[in-house]
Amino acid sequence: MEYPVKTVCVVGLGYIGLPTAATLASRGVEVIGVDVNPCVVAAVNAGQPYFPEPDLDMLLRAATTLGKLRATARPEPADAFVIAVPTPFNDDRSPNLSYVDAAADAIAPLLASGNVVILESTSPVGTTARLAKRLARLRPELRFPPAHHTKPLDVHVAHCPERVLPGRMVRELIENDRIIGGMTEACAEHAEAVYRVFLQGKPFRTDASTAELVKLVENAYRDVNIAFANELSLICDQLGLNVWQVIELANRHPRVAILQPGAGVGGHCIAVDPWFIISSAPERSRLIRTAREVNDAKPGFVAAQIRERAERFKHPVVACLGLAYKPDVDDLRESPAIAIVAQLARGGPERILVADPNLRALPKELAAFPNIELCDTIAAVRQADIVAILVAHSPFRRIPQEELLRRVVIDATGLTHGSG
Ligand code: SAJ
Repeated sequence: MEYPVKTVCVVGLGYIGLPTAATLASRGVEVIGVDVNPCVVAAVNAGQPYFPEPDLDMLLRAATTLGKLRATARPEPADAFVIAVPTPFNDDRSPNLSYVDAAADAIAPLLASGNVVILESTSPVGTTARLAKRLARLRPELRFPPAHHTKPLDVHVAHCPERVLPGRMVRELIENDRIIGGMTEACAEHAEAVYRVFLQGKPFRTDASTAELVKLVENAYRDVNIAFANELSLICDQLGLNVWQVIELANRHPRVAILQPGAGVGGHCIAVDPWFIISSAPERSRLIRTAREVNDAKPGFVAAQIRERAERFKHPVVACLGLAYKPDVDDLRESPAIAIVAQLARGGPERILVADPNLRALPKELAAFPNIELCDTIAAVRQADIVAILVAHSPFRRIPQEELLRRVVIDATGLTHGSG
C-alpha cells in the first residue's frame, strides 16, 4: 500500500534531525524543521549548517533554495512527525527522556488521523510505547497503538533509530540499511513510507522494542570492542610492547579484527548508549558495564602517563594535540582529550599548549585554566618538551618528523605508528 508523504515535521534540528530534514526536502518533501534554539532556526533558514559535516552545506542550500525546508520554533501539522531530540543520561546514568516528552507534548495537539510519529532518538527499550501512551493520553479521541480493538489506528507510531557516522552522515543516511520498528505492522508500513523517499539501503521491519535494543546493541558492541583495544594498550604498556604492532599483526589472522586503542571513548553515542542497556538489565550487563569502565578510565591513564614524563623536566611545556572526540570533527561532546587536558592543568605542567586545527577558541571547560593556551600546531610542537597526541586529526600527519624526534612523544592514537 502507498502512503502519501507530502509534509514531514522534524522535531530537533541537531546532528541527526538537520541532515534528515535536508535530505527529505532535497527529495521534494515539504519539511518543517523545529528547534528550540533561535540561532539554529536562523542558520537553517539562511541555508547554513551550524556544524561542519561533509556535503551538508550543499544539501541544505539546495533544500532551502527549493523552498522545501523551513525552520521554526513550533511544530506545524504534517503527514509525518520525526522526533530527533537528545536522549542524554542523568547524573546517576539513568536515561533522561524529558526532551522526548517535551516533543510529544508539542506535537500532540497537531496530530490528525493518518499521521505517523517516528522516534529516531536513541532510546531505552520501552520508550516508543511510552511515547504512544503519552500521545494517547493527550488526544483521547484518536486511536494510537497498541490497538486493543479491531478498528484501524488513527496515528501510527514507530522507532527508526539513526545509525549514521559523524563525518559520513549525508552518505550513510541514504545508503545504510534502516531498522523500522513499528508498534504494529501497520505502523512499520507507514514509517517505511517516509524512509522510502530517500533510502537506498534496505529497510528491515521489526517491532519497536527490538529496534530500540538493536540500536543500543550496535553502539555497545563497538564500545566493548574498543575497550578490548584499550585494555590491550594498558597491558602492552606494562609489558613494554608496542600495542599498534601487536594489533596489526593479530589482525593478520583471518578471523581477528581488533579496533584501535585511543585516548578514550567520546561522543554523544557510544559513551552514553550502553548505559541504557545497563540501566534496564543491571545484573545481566556485566561485560557491557566493564567495557564502559575500561573506556572511561583511559583518559586518566593517558593523563598520568603525560604527568609522569613531565615530572622529569624542571619547567615542563606540554603540547596537547587534538581536543575533539574523534579525528577530523570539531565535536567536543564527552571528549576524552578535554578530560585529559583538564586533569593535567590541575596542578600539572606549568604550560600546556593545546592545538586543534578545527577549533578557534578553547572550550569553556578549559578556558578558565591560566596554564592552558590555544596554539597553532607547529608552534605548539616547537615550544614543547613533551608532545601528547590525543586525537589523530589528519593535519597532524604533516608535522615534520624531525620536530617530533627531538621531543618526548606520547601518542595515544597510533598516528606516529601510521595507524591512528
Ligand atoms: N574510537 C576508538 N577506537 C576505534 C574507533 C573509535 O577509540 O577503533 C573512539 C573514537 O575516537 C571516539 C569514539 O570511539 O572517541 C566513538 O567514535 P566512533 O567513530 O566509533 O563512533 P561515533 O560515536 O562517532 O558514532 C557511532 C556510530 N556507531 C557505530 O559505529 C556502531 C554511528 O554509526 C552511530 O550512528 C552513532 O554512534 C550514533 O549516533 O549512535
